[in-house]
Amino acid sequence: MQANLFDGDETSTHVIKHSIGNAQLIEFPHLFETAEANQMLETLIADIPWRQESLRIAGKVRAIPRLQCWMGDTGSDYGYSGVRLTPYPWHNTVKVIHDRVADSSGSTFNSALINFYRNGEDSVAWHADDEAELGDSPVIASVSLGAQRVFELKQKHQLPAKKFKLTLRHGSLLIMSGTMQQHWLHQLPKVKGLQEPRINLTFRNIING
Ligand SMILES: O=C(O)CCC(=O)C(=O)O
Ligand SMILES: [Mn+2]
Repeated sequence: MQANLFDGDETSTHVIKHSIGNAQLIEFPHLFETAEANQMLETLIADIPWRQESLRIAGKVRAIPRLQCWMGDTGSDYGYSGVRLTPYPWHNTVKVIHDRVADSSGSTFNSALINFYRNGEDSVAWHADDEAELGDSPVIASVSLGAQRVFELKQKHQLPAKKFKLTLRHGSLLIMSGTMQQHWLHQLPKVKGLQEPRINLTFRNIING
């Protein structure tokens, strides 16, 4: 009996629901088993047409600290900070990941923003995925491959702001939904000395793309 319970925890259907205030976070820690996730990581690092994007901050052009690729159905164009991105067509492995995510989440997605964190120097700063194209209460499904990194959340409007953190493991899926993007910010901080790469795929649905 004990052995069965333990085995159950290691399957792709094991779900953890984190209730944080008025927002919902659902984690599938083992969406992909290790061997499959290893293969996906290796394939995506080699095959994806990674781009170095820049942002203009206070008049200065700065390279963002990660590589990216925007992928999806034709027409699911995406805009931020005055940049208009046209998606690359789906890569086979990304499509396989999408289909598994769709099965687990019950939602389909017409695009994915794929981030490549080459080592612990790469990061993403506090933000919410609250662009108009995503709608009011978007479902964002975030798959992690490679190095475990800490994902932090903090409330936008509350003082003092509540904080929450969780470790995103190799082969996991995290679903952010409900009013998460309206009320919370998230970030992936740098990690000193970390050499191992990580890829994160955030599946999104662009409305009126
Ligand atoms: O890498 C992550 O886990 C988060 C990425 C993210 O928040 C984004 O691309 O909007
Ligand atoms: Mn985000």
